[in-house]
Amino acid sequence: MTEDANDVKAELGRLRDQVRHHDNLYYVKGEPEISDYEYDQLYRRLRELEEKHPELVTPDSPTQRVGGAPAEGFAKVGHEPPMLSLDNTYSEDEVREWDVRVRKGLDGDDVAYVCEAKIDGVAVALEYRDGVLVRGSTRGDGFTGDGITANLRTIHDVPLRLDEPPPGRLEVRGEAYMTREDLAELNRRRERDGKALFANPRNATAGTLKLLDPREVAQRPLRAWLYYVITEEADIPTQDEALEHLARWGFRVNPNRRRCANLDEVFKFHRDVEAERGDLPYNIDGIVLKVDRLAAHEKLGTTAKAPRWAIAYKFKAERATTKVESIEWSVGRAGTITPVANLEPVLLAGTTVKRAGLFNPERVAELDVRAGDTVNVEKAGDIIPYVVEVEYQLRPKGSKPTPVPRKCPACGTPLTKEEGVAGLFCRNWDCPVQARGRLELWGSRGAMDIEGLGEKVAAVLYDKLGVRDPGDLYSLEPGKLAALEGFGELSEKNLLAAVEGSKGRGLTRVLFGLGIPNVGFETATLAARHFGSVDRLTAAEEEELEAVKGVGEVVARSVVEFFRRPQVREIINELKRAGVKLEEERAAEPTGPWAGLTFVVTGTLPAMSREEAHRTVEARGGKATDSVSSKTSFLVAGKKPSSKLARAEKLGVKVVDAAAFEKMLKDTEPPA
Ligand code: 0OW
Repeated sequence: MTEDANDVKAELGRLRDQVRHHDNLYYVKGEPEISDYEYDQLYRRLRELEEKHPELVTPDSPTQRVGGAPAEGFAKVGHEPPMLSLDNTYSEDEVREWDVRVRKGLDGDDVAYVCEAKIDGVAVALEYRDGVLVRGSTRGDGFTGDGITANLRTIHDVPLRLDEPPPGRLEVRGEAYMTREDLAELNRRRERDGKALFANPRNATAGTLKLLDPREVAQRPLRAWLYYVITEEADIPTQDEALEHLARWGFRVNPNRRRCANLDEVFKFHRDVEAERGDLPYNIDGIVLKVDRLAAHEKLGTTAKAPRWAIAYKFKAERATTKVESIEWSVGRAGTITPVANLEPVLLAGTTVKRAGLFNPERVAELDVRAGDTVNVEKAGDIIPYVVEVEYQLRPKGSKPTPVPRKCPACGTPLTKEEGVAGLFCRNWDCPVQARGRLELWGSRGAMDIEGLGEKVAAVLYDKLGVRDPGDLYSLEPGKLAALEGFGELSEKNLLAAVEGSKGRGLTRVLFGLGIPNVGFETATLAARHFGSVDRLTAAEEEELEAVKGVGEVVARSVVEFFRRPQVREIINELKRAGVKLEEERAAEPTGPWAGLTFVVTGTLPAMSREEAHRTVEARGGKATDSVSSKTSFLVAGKKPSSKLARAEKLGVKVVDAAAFEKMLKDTEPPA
């Protein structure tokens, strides 16, 4: 039976409306009306129909949430009006002073406030045209943010099409966030994958929104509340009604809000929200007061940083007092020496705290914190508690300043300082803690993904079988591990099979698994795809590395220094002998009239920023780097060029001024 095109269009329209409606009920209202099975049937039917009629797919279809290929980078988005931040207050008195200023600015008019819970997330803006989402962006510096539409589309709380929207342009702003539980689950996955953990939901949200690949963003548990409306079309007299419009249009609006006719009601709301803060699944760090009448916003205006018609009234960080039993120093996988205070257990923010961070040796000296001291410990958000101050007057007689270690607590190597960087470091490659950490990283999910090679097994292999580096894993003798306490034939067989199976993972994962300082998974991917083999990579000079898009001076230097180490060269040889794949599919060389040319821009150009000049060069297949070398094709010298100009002249690199660069941009032929 041939489906008549109109019937298909009509059915697609009905299916999209139904799926959108049930998405809103499930994600935004949290009140699903149908079972997951029934929903899946609808969604599957919509998918099938769209696959049969791809020409009828529309961007606002619920099936179009997760975009395709990763972005190269993010376009800049201007915010009009600017996305301002909030001034802070920490006490009722400060709020009273602000209230007086507001009333003065409104010539004594009556003032009511809308108070909202202040979500500890990341501010975002969503732009709609006739009810369809057309762009999404971060706040950035308030004036210019990053265009992250594809990433925001993956958040189910972000409607792709609105119910009964105002016609024309509508912009809504709000907060993207994660719940604590969702972050804990995400960190459990990252720990298994050997990735760095996020300290708190805000960092996790910010890090996720910056990912270039929307498919990765779609795997993350992002949520959003919306709280601000910009539109010329609808006449909205108050913030309270603005929030109601947002809910009606299909946005998630935080229910923790109250219209307050006076400050007593504001302070009551502040107390109520603070009291229930621990029960909320997401982090809040205070409340936001907003003058309810929107016409008053115009009248009060803004400072450069924040509106005069809104203020944050923050909660005090949770604090407790207890005694320091001892101060201990530990070394991390990357050699950083960290002090920790062991405390007399104390209840803080609903949990019993036995340890608190002391950041680094400089902080210990600055606080002059000692065993036996009475200290105040604070827990803000959900980073680990830290010591904020010492009650010196309670210090026991005869206590001595805490000695800062001079040797690594794990291997006794003298510790080193690094200029411009706080802290002390153990730079002994063979430091057991660091060597075991490297084995663990090598086996992690993000690296060679060796099932069973976690912290415990890495320690056993290191301590009992003399495994010193990843290369040794591939020459493990059968029977050795099986003979050990807690192991047997089967666990050894599984581990050896997993090690064998890891050989084909490719250069990206090898580079990530080697734990090169400053090289995370994304940088490892860029380097591996650019060079294609470990030999080409290890033969590259710093400048060649810098020419790789996304690799800067710091990473380039890290990579070159890392592969100069004899221990690393030995590991690479062991991996080669073991037949571990050390190649990667090379990214296609960029094409265009400037392919193969490298540009450096210095000074100020009249028509564009350095960033834009870089993008322009790359759009023509060229490379743009930050430092001049013998491999640089052109130095573009704008006004007030830096020392790069002298270096270019010394190296005989061709120098062009802004006008010549502009002319080159107009030529379609490659420049001479
Ligand atoms: N984090 C929040 C929140 C809120 C904006 C409107 C104009 C200036 C502030 O829950 N509920 N309401 C506003 O109103 N801002 C908030 O957070 C701000 C945004 C930028 C920095 C803070 O995150």
